[in-house]
Amino acid sequence: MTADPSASAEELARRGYVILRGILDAGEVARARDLCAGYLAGSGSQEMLTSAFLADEFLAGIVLRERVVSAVRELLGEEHPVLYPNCTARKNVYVPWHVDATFVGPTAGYVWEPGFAHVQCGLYLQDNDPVAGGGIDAVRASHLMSFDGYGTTEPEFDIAARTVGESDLRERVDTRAGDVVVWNARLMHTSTPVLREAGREKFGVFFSYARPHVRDNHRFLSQIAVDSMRTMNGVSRLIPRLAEIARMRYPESFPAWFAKEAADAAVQIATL
Ligand SMILES: O=C(O)CCC(=O)C(=O)O
Repeated sequence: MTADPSASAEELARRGYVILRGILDAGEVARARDLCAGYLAGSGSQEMLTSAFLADEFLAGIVLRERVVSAVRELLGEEHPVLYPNCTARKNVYVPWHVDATFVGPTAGYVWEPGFAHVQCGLYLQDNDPVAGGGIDAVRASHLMSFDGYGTTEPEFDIAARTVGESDLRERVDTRAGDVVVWNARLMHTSTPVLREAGREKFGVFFSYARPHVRDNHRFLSQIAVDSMRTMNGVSRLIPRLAEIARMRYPESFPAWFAKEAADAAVQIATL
């Protein structure tokens, strides 16, 4: 059991997300914000390549912190969780209502099988403020709802956004700077809207864990490989972060200290 009952496996199963409080303290939040500001110095939305993220011991170490890994173990019901190489930090990313792309659509029926367990983790480096944003909103228990005919059609979020997204099921995920929100892969969520600019950048650190399952782990990674090339109006564009993840191999693509810490924590790293 985790110390906090609101971060239990039961709560994740019921609500679709839980919050791990205070994974970074105030000083560490300030340090992480400085690092992210340095790495993501351009304007607009930006995200780090996994290789750049892993090269920073402080940022990469967050993913393997004892409190994070033990919570993930409890939440997945799995002693040997699998970490994917999609670790990153992002600046000023705002996305509309969605279920994370690899878990919806005609190839994603397997995410409804009883043994499927995958959690996405977002550590936010500012409070989630109802006026200035800073984190995510979620539709409570939407991991139990299908937006894609249980993996048989393209997902449809517009109707859900207008209905459950405007209902009492919509919740502002009440994260404070340094908290991690852990959500079920099937949860429908959106960036908390900014009603008034706060004069600060929005930063978050993101990573995901799953149960070890050769087929599910491979499907997730191969979907990332497919998504790394987007074709619109006949023009193909490579998404560098996703293309890099598809090329990564364990252990050679990971810093030796990171591979060792993962092994010591009984965390397996999955690559294609
Ligand atoms: O950080 C955010 O505002 C949104 C993150 C998100 O929706 C995602 O990573 O899928």
